Amino acid sequence: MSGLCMASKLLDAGIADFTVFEKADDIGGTWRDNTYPGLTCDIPSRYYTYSFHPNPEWTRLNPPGPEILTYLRRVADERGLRRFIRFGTDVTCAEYREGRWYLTTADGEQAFDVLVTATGILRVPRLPSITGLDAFEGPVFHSSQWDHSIPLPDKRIGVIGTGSTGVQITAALGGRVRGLSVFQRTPQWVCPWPNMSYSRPARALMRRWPALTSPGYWFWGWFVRFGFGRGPIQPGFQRRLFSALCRWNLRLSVRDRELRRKLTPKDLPMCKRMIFAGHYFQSVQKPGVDVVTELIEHVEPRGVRTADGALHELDVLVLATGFDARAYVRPMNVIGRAGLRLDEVWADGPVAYRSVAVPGFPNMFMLMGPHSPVGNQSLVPIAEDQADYALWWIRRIAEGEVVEAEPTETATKSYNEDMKAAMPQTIWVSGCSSWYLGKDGLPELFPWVPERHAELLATPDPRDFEVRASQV
Ligand code: N01
Repeated sequence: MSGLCMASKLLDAGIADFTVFEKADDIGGTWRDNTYPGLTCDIPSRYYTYSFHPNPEWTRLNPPGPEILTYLRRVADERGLRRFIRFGTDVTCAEYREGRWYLTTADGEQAFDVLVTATGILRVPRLPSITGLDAFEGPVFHSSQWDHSIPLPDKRIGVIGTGSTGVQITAALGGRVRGLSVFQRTPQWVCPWPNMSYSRPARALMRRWPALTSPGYWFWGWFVRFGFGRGPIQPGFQRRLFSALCRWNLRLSVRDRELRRKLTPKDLPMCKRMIFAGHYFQSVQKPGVDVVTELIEHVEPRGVRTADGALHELDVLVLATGFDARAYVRPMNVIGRAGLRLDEVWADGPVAYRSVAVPGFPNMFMLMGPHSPVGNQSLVPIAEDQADYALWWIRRIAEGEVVEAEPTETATKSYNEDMKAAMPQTIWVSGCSSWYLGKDGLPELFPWVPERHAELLATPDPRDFEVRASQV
């Protein structure tokens, strides 16, 4: 999604001398790799759309995963982006030397003036270290590597994990398979969210006049920024409202006290990523669905053995256990000025200047870099703001005005100190464990309202950069 955004913006700016490297054989990133049952984005579809490429075709308020992939493919086709993409090409190393970035692929080395990374966030599956996983007789796969060759209705399926992914899988499969055991280590708050449809006539009108999609873009943008955008980062009305919705949802949806007790989190709503789902609690109460809260002891050939000694017999085991959120551009080996390795710079955790650049790595810009506001904003406008920021520098480099630019250590340090100081008021530090938290126990997120991120990137401040200008 970010790479296509950058490519579109470069073309719109009249810059066509660029190459996009894609490891896979098709576009789509997250929405190509994740194909699990129930896959849906928790951001309203109108606001999960590039501002420069409206989509009249969304069928629902929240977009089903396959529709997002279709949209991204259409953007790539309609904007002629595919001819710039080298598919099936894994960049293993990016090294800055003699004023250029040298990218290594299986085809050799190629030099570029600017490097933009658009490698996503939740891309590297986190596999649990559970004893005996290899010994399980049936298929075992991570949620992002769904095995569609297995017919599900006659199977007993185990789902490990109850994050956004596990909840969506459970909501989709509950009552539709022979048995479903949901292994819940920590209960999650679930915000009720009716995923309404856009009617055929409405879609036909928007197809005829794409400008009719604009009010939806602005309304849902406002809704996300002023609701979900503020709730986690500051006390106030939004936090109270989402908390109440989550608590009411559980109370009204689950009448059985014992089950409700099992499903009641100890942490505060929104401390972990808040889950938006319409049917999760209904699904776990369907016949054949079992919420297992005993800790997993080990896996054996016929199923999962829990700490109470029970064997949960299964045919298929799904690992909805999340992703390594700290990978960012890695495992690509990124080497900056004078042999400086990004791995070393990030040894204590990823840091960046305003989420987009790192001292010592000139002419490198990141999309979805460290501390992007991914916990309280739609990823599409984040990518657009970051791509615009990169483009500001790229134009100057292309025009010969700037030869080399990198953020200063001082500006980066001061920005990161400000962020750390703002973290304590966020709900993310209120005492839960989540993929948001870094090595130092602080969230690797943006602790302010999403508009601030947009403002920080809207007007690049060259005083925060070491700039080598052209001699001419
Ligand atoms: O991953 P997660 P996810 N034994 O890390 C459990 C986005 N997303 O793929 O909480 C047992 O949130 C772990 O338990 P615990 C969204 O940003 C969005 O679900 O650590 N359990 C947890 O329950 C989201 O936040 C959408 O105790 C183990 C689960 O696995 C992010 O992706 C849809 C375990 C991991 O939850 C990640 O979501 C899907 C073990 N050894 C994803 N190890 C939408 O747009 C881990 N767990 C709706």
